[in-house]
Amino acid sequence: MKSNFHRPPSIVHRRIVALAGGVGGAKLAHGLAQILPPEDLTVIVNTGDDFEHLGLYICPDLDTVCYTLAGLANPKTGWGRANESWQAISNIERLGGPNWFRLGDQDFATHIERTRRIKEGQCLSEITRDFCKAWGIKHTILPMSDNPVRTIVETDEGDLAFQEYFVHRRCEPRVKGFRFNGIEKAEAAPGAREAIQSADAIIICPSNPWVSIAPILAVPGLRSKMEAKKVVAISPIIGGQAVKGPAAKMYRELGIEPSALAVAKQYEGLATDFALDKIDSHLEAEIRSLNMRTLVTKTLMKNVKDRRRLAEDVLHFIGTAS
Ligand code: FO1
Repeated sequence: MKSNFHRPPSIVHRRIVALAGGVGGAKLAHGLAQILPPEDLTVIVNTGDDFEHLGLYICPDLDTVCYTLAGLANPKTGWGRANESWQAISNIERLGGPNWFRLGDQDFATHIERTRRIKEGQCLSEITRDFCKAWGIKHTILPMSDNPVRTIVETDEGDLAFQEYFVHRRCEPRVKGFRFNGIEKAEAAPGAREAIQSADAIIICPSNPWVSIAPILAVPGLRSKMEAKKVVAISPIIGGQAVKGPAAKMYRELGIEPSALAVAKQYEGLATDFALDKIDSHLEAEIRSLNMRTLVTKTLMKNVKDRRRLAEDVLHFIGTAS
């Protein structure tokens, strides 16, 4: 997918930081990258989903955002690579190795090379910068931190590492809470705080608030830097359901009715502005009463055009702020 950074004249020049998790976040980041020039967009990505598997250092959300911006993502799953082959994982399976986390052959190359460089002592943000360059990505993509942070899902079957819960157990265990191991010692990746400091607005992409956005906000120093800023959150819940993944199930299991209003309440005190889908317009007044400006629009991104349209809507909305 080619980015031509075409900013419609009606969109005022703004420097944007987008916070993103996996597929939903990557789609909006891709829409933003089609409009904003590289110097105006930094995407800070969740690394709480990262894990070590088959001896490799795997960063699912970071890779999803990078592959999407590079036009390399698998259009069906949203994660992994397009036109992928599966020889390596099939052979691992044949040898009796773990096959529950589907790594494609092209994707393997990313993990192997990243792991080699990590073992040499290089940091994740540096490796990501070089990979982005190699993939032709011009905008800045930063991991939230170079230090390992690991999301733990507390369930009725005990604590589970994130990918164990998400992929291996297919999100079946009942959720009781979340922890982000290592978060206290984590430092924001180089450039992340500066990007927030100099941003005109922060966009919280429609990613899972519990496990994609919460870890980024929990990195010491990041949330506090956002507090004086215009922060626009886009609801990942549409009509009471998550577009993808377990967000709605998580709300229910935590005793909260999943809705755009529930998402807005979660970002209360941080988000100044909130975008919800037309289907949820009946919740607008209540969201406004949380002291947020609201944008009611089509938030579902079914295709590349939708990504750009939503990005334009959100940027217009930011531009109309007082
Ligand atoms: N998600 C799955 O549901 N099943 C998989 O086998 C799987 C493999 C996978 C490989 C590489 C990668 O970057 C992502 C992958 N994902 C897979 C997605 C990923 O685990 C989750 O979508 C994110 O961690 C949540 O944002």
